[in-house]
Amino acid sequence: MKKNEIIMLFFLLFFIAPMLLAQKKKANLESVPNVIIINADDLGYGDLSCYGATKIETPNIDRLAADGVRMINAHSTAATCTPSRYSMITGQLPWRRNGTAILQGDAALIIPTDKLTLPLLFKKAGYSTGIVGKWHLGIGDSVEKNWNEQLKPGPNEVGFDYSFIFPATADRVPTVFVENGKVIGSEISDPIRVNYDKAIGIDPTGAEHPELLKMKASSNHGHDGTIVNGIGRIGFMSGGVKARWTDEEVSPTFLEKAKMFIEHNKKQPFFLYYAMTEPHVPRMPSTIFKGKSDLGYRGDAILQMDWSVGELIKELKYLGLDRNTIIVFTSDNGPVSDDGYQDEAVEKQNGHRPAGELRGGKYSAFEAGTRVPLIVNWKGKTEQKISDALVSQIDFIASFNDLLKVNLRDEELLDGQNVWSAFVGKTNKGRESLVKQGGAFSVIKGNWKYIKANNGRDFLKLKNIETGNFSQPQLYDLKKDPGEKDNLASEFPEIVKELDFILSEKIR
Ligand code: NG6
Ligand code: CA
Repeated sequence: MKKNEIIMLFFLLFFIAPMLLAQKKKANLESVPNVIIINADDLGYGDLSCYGATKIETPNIDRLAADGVRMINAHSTAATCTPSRYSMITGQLPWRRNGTAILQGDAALIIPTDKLTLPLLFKKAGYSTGIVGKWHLGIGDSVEKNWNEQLKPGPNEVGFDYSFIFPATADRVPTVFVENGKVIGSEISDPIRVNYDKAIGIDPTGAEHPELLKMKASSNHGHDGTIVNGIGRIGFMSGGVKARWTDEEVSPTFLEKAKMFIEHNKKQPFFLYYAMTEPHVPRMPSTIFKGKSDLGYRGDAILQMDWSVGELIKELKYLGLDRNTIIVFTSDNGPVSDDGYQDEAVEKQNGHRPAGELRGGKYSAFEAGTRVPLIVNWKGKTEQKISDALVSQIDFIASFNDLLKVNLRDEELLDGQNVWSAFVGKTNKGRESLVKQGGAFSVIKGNWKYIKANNGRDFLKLKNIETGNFSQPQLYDLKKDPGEKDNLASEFPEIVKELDFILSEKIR
């Protein structure tokens, strides 16, 4: 080779090629869609008008559904928040790890910081990642922590570039927002302390001063800790008076932060996990939504949630991003009317059926515990259809990777399966089978649903929910009997055996 040619080759290799590659990467990134996963909290299978509700209208979410894939056989892995969210973010069944039951507000982080997570998958694909809303997966290394200092590890250490969260649930202290590990409005002169064992500080508690409550607890336990904004919470907190949120402002604050995240990232692909707090207790919608439904604050909170989804979509349109953004709307677990506050959700039910035709509710192994609304909307790309493909939120990592094409090792996919074609409506075939837990373990395969024998309580009296626990195996034909009334276990012992085997493989 001549000297000139060598120089030319050198130039090509070290200057032109990387430039071309970078340009290609940029072009690729510009054409890949943004992804927003909206996760409602305790929203039931029958709570949206597109899923059959007649006493409440949810037009914005209905439009998403009409224009996309409305899944009617989609599931979370557990009937409460923490385990459900744990699976969605890690792709792993929650019972494979200890300590994944409902966490208190001071719990340590339970998501491993050295494993693949849903946000990390997007990060690996070049996305900017953010979470806005309810976290409920722990924060920091231990229960004891200094709430006035940087809190970590948390969402930012498991793959989110940006986080604006509250730590646990709206009914658990500390009632503060945490942005990238810092409590908003915290002051060294008024340190925040949290305790779940004994009362601390000078704030009145619901137990001692029920007369100070603007919304009373519906039972004598659970919500009688520190009173913040006239609402008794689970646990005790002191200090951080300026950092405490106002309940009516929580949802609009999340909406604003979600919009800001989108605006900041409009020029690059982003993944936003928008974890809404509605209609979880304490239901205290913004003042403009109070009384808007005829169903009490629970219904009002659902209207507020739907409105917020509409506002988010407006923002996408305004920024010209609506065509290139996949929106997934779902809920973490089933519905409950009385979850510990007297908010008239029971008295003003007015014929509304939060679980639709399903049996049970939040906390339950019956379908209403874990069968959730799930809508996938990608303008012009998803089919417009109703799909009965069997899918789980645990499949998000494996399925989104069909789109993102990150090189993953098989073992990183853990319990998830790639059901992307079902999510975008190209096929009605999802998983062969699926396991989940709501007290008792259960399995779905085809039309069959099996609930493993369990000696726990069969009825939660205060919450008025059937748990699905029964000392004998239960087997239902969900196609013929979606309300799980007719136990066919003794008629089909071989099916019980087959489904029990599938389960045993997953709970080892
Ligand atoms: C329960 C609370 C309930 C709710 C739930 C967690 C009482 C009586 N009940 O202990 O109000 O906070 O925990 O819900 O205190 S979840 O959706 O976050 O899993
Ligand atoms: Ca929940």
